[in-house]
Amino acid sequence: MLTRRFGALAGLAAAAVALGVAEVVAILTGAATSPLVSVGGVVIDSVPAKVKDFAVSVFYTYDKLALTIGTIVILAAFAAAIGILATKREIYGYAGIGVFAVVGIAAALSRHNAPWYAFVPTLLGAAAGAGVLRLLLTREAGYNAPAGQRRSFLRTAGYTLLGAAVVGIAGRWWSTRRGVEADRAAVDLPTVPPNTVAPLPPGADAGLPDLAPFVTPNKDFYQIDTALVVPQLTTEDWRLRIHGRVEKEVTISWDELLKRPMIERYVTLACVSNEVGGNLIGNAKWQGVRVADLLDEARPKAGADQVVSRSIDGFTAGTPTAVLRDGRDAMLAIAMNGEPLPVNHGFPVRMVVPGLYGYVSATKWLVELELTSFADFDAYWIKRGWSAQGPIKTESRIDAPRDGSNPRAGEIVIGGVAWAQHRGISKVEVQVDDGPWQAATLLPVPSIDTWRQWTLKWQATPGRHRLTVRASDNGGETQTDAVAPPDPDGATGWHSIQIEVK
Ligand SMILES: Nc1nc2c(c(=O)[nH]1)N[C@H]1C(S)=C(S)[C@@H](COP(=O)(O)O)O[C@H]1N2
Ligand SMILES: [Mo]
Repeated sequence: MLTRRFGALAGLAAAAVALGVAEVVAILTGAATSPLVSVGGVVIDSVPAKVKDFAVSVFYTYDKLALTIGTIVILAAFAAAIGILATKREIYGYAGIGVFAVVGIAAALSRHNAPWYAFVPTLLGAAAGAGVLRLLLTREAGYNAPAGQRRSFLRTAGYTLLGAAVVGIAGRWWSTRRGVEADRAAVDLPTVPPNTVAPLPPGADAGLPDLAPFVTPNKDFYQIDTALVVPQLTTEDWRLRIHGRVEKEVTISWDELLKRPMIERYVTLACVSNEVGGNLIGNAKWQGVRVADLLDEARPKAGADQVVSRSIDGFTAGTPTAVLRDGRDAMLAIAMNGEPLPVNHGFPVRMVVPGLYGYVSATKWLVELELTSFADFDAYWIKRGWSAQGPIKTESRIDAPRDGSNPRAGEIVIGGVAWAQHRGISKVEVQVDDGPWQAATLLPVPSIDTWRQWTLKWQATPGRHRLTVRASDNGGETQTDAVAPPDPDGATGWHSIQIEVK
C-alpha cells in the first residue's frame, strides 16, 4: 500500500534530483541554461510593470530572494502533488515531470543568447527525476519488510537525494561565482593621466553621521536589475559590438578597450523607481572610455537618434545619440571607486551617463551598442510602459535628523543631499513647519554631474516639527511640489520629515 505521505516524499525527492542534476549539467554547459534560472527570468520579464514596481518598493533588491523562495515553495507543492498522483497511477507521475520538462525547456530556449543545447540540462534532469520516481515507487511497492525498515530505507533515500540536490545547486553557484571573481581580482586597472581625473574638492562631505556619504561605498550602492542570477561574464569572453545604423561596424575586446584613453569622473546614478526621500541613488567615481569616442569611430548614420545598449542577458536601454555626443562624460565604465566593477554592478563593462535615469542609460554587463531610432525600437522598460526619455528630475532629501527621531533642543545641523545631474544644484532651501524658506549651505562638488550635500544650522525648540526641503538647479528650475509617482518618468514632490524635539 502506497501512502499519500510516501507519494509526496517521492515526488519531492524526484524533483530535488531533477533540479540538482539539471544544475550540475548547467555548470558544464553554461549557467544561462539552468531551468530554475531560466524560468525565474521568464517570470521576471513577464510580470506586469506595476507588480514589479510594487515588488521593488516592498522588497527593494530582496525581491529576487522573495521570488526564489516563492518559486521553491510552489515547485515543492507541485512535486508533492505529482508524487501523490503517481501512487495512484505511475504514469501520472511521468506526465507531471514531462509538463515541468516542457516548461523548463521552453524557458531555457527562449532566453536571450540561449545556445541550441539549452534544453540538455532540463532533459537530463527530468530523466533523472523520472528514474528516481520509478525506483522509489517500484522498490516501495515490492518491499515486504517490516514497517520500521521500510521507513529507514525511505529516510536514507530521501536524505541522500536531497543532499545531492543541495550539492548540485551550491556547486553551480560556487563554480560560476569563483570563475568570474578570480577574473575580476586579476584585472590590472590602467592608470588615468592626471588631466583626465576629476578630483574630489575638499569639504564635499560634511561627515554628519546620518547624512549619506558623498561617495557611496560599493557595498552600500543600491542595486537594481532584472537578473535573477547576475551574469558571469569574464574579460576574456567580453566583446563590445557597435552595429546597426553605422558607417563602420566596430568590435572591440577587453584588451583593446583598456588601451584606449580613459577618464575618471564622479557621477551620481539614480533609479527612476526612487520615491521622494528614497535610497535608490548613489554616487561613485567611475573610470572608463568615453562613449562619444567609440561612436565617432563607428560613425552613426543620419536618423540614428537612439543608441540601444544591450546586456549579455538581453536587457536593453535606449539613450538619445545626441546626449551621448553632447560633450558630457558618458562612458563605458570598467571601474567603480577605484576597483574593477563589482559583478553586481556590471562587471566587466557598464554604461554610465550623467543626467539620465539608469533604465535609459546605465546598462550593466554591456556587450552591444546598436544604433537605431526611437521610432524603430523600444527598450526593455519602454515596452513595459515607462517613458522613452528619462532625464533625472531635480530632487532633494533630508537625511539628518532622521525622520521620526527625537533630537535634543538647541542647535542641531539639518543635512541632506540634492541632485539635478548635468544641470547642477544652485540652491537648497529648508522650511521648518510653516516658517519661511531658509537657504542651506551648499558643499563643494567636483562637477554638475553629482549630488550635492547641504547643511543648515537650526535652533531646535521642544515639540513636534515638520522639516521640508526643496532644491533649485542651474537651469533656473525649482523642484516642484507637485506629487508624482515614479511611473512613467520619475517621482516628484518635496521631501518632508517629522521629528519631536526633546
Ligand atoms: N543589464 C542590466 N543593466 C541595468 C539594469 C538591468 O536590469 N539589467 N537596470 C538598470 C537600472 S533600472 C538602474 S537604476 C541601474 C542600476 O545600477 P546599479 O545596480 O549599479 O545601481 O542599472 C541599469 N542597468
Ligand atoms: Mo532603475
